[in-house]
Amino acid sequence: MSRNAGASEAPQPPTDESSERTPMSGPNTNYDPVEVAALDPAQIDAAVEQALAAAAAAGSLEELKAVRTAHQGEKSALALANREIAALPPSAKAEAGKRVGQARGRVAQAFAARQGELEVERDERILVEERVDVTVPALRRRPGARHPIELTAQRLVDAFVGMGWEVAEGPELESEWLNFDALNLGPDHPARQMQDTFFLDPVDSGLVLRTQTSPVQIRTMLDQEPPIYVVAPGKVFRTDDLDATHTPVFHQIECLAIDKGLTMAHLRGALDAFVRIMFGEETRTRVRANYFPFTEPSMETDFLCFACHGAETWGTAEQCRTCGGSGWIELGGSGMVNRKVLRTCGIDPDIYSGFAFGLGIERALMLRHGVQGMHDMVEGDLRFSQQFGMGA
Ligand code: FA5
Repeated sequence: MSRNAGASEAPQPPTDESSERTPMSGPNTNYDPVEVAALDPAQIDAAVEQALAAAAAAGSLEELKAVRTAHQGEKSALALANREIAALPPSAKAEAGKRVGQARGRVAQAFAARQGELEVERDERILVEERVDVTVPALRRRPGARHPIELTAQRLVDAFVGMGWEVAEGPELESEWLNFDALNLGPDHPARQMQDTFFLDPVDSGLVLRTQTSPVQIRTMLDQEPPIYVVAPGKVFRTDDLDATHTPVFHQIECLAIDKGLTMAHLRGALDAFVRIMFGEETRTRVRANYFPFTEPSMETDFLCFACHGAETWGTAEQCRTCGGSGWIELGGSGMVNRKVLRTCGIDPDIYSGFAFGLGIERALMLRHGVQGMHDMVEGDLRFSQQFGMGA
């Protein structure tokens, strides 16, 4: 059959699959738009009614958006009817176009009106829900505060670093040998008793919670060649009960100097520098004989009472409450490093000498700030840190 065969016959409706599912008009001069289902006025009215009902029922802008596609989108009944118009004979187009156009206009208007209403509702809701009461007091975040113990240790360390000393550190879990033996505390020394020291299970593990910062001296001397000038702050542990002047966990700060020609005069100078940083320019130190196995000679260091400035008020009506009237306050232990300890660390005591001193930071702070009991020091109450003006 030629391509033009049947060209003179009356035009037929399209026969593709979609046209079978949905009645479509063909270029038929006898075509009546009423017979095309999509253009049936009753169907169009029904589509409009459904669209108006759906728009009215939408309770939110999201719901409206969802139903709008079904009634105004490309696959909606009215969009389909609109497409049908193109295929109508010219005589039928105007009437069908008017009917469909009016229907689409009503739907569009209804959706726009509902959208307007829902936007007003949303804005009113936001104004209520997100209302900011500017009269409500602001949430005040209290700044944290570094603990006075930490700040004091830092201040002392900074001052010694400023004089050229280095910071040394050691572990809190320490070997018994470094905590005791190397410091010349023999097996029978009282400090090694179970009632003073936290030993680790099993007891023959050779490990303890360090009872002093002095093992950092040994670690440093084993690790470095003289000259050595180090300051070592840290936490230490003893089996003391918590009372007004004792706590089982406290802080010490240790200073060690090893060099050629160091004497007790240098030790006194370092101690004076130390107490001036801690208690002010006017103070000074005095030393008394004492015993520590790792220093020889050993001394207890006192410093001039910062409250009464050394006035001997003992037994008088004005007896100083800070020093008890003696005019002096005990600071901590000190001494020239024992030759035996130097030798243990491989340092020749005929070439080098050295001094060391150590003190408890809590006790020094209690004195400095008139804190009545150790409990305040250790309980971690933020108000305690803040009352020294050391907050944030
Ligand atoms: C020592 O611990 C020596 N290592 C100090 C030393 C270093 C001497 C270098 C010589 C050379 P002592 O046991 O005295 O010494 O303790 C030092 C300080 O720790 C005391 O003066 C005291 O201020 C503080 N201290 C001791 N026990 C406690 C405790 N349970 N609670 C709070 N502070 C304490």
